[in-house]
Amino acid sequence: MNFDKKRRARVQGGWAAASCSNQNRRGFKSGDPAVSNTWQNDDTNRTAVQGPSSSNSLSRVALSQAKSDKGKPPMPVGPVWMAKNIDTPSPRPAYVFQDPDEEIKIKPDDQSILKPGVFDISTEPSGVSRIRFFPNFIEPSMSEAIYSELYKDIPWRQRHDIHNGIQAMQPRLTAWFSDVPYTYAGVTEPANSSEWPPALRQLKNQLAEVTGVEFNALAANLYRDGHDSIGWHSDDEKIFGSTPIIASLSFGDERVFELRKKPAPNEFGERDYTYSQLIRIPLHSGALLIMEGCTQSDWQHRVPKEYHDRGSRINITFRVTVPEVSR
Ligand SMILES: O=C(O)CCC(=O)C(=O)O
Repeated sequence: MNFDKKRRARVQGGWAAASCSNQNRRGFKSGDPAVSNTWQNDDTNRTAVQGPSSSNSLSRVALSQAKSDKGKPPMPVGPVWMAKNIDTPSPRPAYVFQDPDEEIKIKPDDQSILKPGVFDISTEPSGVSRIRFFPNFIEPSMSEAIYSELYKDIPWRQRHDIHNGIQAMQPRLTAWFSDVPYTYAGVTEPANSSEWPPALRQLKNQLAEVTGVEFNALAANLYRDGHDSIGWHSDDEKIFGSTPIIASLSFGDERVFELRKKPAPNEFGERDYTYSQLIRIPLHSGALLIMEGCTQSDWQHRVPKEYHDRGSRINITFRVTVPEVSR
């Protein structure tokens, strides 16, 4: 191989960089042309040395430096910028707008219904979900008397139900009045053809007068204190038809009734309620709440546990069973 050619290549190209980094490891070697294209360290100032033509003068400087530093370890040459033109801007990254793969989800603010009225809480292709709220449907002295009668006359029982495959005692007492049995969450409330207690018959007639609906079934709940509750559910069993109408009457201590909108299910049929609309309705003694339209198919409801003192409360949900489906 021609030695001169090889030497030039070492000065101008990648070999120079490779050997320079070697020098940094093993120390400066005087007269080595591989030190060109470096920052040289002289007495006056730092100067960029360009190309092989200056290799001799560099060697001299480096040599004199090496002499004057006698006894000291040799000064390494660096930092190294070889084979890199710092005046040439590197290509800019391209910022290209791309639609995000996932939609941005925002949870709507929680809402409260505090005043009497009719509230269309959602309108979907399936239809309207409607709440009618009458906080003072029954006056306080009357509702207190009704509470005492219902507490005494209803055959309250604590039943087991099943949630997520786990059977547990229900955190409340219940009763069911209807000619047909009612099965939900793994529990069956048997048909109860006995005469309804007078207070329940009277309330049923009162509701028929104001709503025009002949309710023929009712579920009763007794929440003994604030630790009793009913979890998220919909009363969407077939026996109530496709758009159930449910009239809920409350007696005793106030509890908060909550509704949350059902999101569309994913491909496995699961629903993520993280971003669901939530509506709270405080129900005090004597309040009437009516759920109708698509409220059972498009929403869930519950009465959550509370962590401060609550007295007992009775809730009666009057319903209409659809005979053909239920038998
Ligand atoms: O206690 C309430 O207000 C609600 C009762 C209820 O959701 C039910 O019986 O299905």
